[in-house]
Amino acid sequence: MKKHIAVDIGASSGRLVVGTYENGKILLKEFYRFPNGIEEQNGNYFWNIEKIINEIVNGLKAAKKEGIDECTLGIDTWGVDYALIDVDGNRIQEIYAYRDERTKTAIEKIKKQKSLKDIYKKIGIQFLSFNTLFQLYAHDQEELMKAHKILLVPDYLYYRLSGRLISEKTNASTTQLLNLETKEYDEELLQLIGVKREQFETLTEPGEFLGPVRESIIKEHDIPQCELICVATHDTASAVLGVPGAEKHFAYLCSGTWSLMGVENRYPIANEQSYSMNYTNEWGAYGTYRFLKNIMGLWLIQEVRRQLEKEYSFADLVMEAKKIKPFQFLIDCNDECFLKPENMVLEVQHYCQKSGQSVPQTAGELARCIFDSLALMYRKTLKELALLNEYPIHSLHVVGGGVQNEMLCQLTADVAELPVIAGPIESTALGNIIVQMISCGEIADAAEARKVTRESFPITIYQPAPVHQLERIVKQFIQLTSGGLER
Ligand code: ADP
Ligand code: LRH
Repeated sequence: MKKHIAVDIGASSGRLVVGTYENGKILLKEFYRFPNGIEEQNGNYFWNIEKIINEIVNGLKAAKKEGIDECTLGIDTWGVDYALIDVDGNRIQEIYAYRDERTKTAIEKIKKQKSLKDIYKKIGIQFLSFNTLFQLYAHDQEELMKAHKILLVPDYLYYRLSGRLISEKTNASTTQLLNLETKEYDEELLQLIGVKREQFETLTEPGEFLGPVRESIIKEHDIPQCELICVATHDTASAVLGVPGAEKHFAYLCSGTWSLMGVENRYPIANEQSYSMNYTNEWGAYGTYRFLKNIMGLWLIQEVRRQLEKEYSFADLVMEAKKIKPFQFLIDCNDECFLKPENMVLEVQHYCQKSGQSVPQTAGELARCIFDSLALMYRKTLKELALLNEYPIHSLHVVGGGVQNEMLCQLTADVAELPVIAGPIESTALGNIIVQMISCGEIADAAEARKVTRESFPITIYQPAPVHQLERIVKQFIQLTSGGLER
């Protein structure tokens, strides 16, 4: 029986999970977890990548203690962020975190040189100020020119463990630099940001074997013999592989720091309508596209929790929110002001005050405001997805850490008026391991993997209950989210 380890690092935490395929079922066991987060240095925001690498090695040491001597290994992380590597293979700079503010005006600036609609038509990726396209545009040009290679974060982690250089496709698509037609980095956009094709590696497909972890690392740290497999290194790509969808068209919500809501398609949709609604076509494993929207997600509650004087767990905040009357305070969760405010509590309060609503004061009121607004945003997004895809959506799969927020799952079912199928929580690590199992010949393909997932992991179904005055609340929310606020 083969052992497969997923290194899955999200914006708020990283974990190592071992997976095995036994008697037609996948078994997962998380054996190591560590916190992650962005760090400020002189007004800029970075990831502590050396700490992350140390934690991966510590996790692998723990694997050896668990009795794992040999395994395959895959790595996934959040998208868009990159390391610059010099000609000697050394990292040139700290890795900027996508919430760093240097990209704030980049879209406006690029727009003067090239029409955004034309960019969208050939790339098909939603405009987010932190996409790699805009980060590289805003990057110090001298530093950028010194870069022999530009590696996205998981590519960099593979490089550090093995010396192999890759540019994994699913994550590479989050750069907003891959051309849908040529299936390559787009020369015109590269020129626009002053980057050469050679600075990126050859594109690599999920599923490829990449060779072993360096012998020196194995010996120094006493970790298992690991054979690296290139997985779907964008965490969302892995998460969607781990969705147990049975229907031809299933909708999903990957619920973590971000809420990624969408469908899986065999073709990209990059037309006027998807452009004006700002939907993305991220590349998935095995020839799929994730047609989805980024919604600000549980970042909102993470940041409120960080600011509150009293210490609350996420479960405490859910309990507090349950005590509060619903739909008294609503925010447009996707307003730019929530991307990296100094103080999320004040930002939410300011938004409510400016839009003429009562202002949430207590932890419960703030949490209620966030959960109500997210549920309404999910409803709005599901309606848009059905419209843009021209097929109905009958249910919603929720995966990721947010599955543990049973109040939000029920609220989503109620507000969106459809059943919510919640689980598995660790769908990202699962998707990472699924690619390894397919490459090792244990599972045939993604469709069989979804069938096996359904048989391996419990799910909870939340049936919708009627919401008092839903029509009026939806109308109010649509008004709030269509105009934007005068600030
Ligand atoms: P990421 O991978 O993006 O770092 P996760 O998928 O691990 O995020 O999800 C983390 C989120 O899950 C937290 O921000 C929190 O909102 C939610 N969560 C975790 N545990 C609980 C819990 N016990 N109750 C409610 N929500 C929870
Ligand atoms: C989720 C995620 C998302 C990206 C964002 C940068 O972790 O990868 O898909 O848009 O982080």
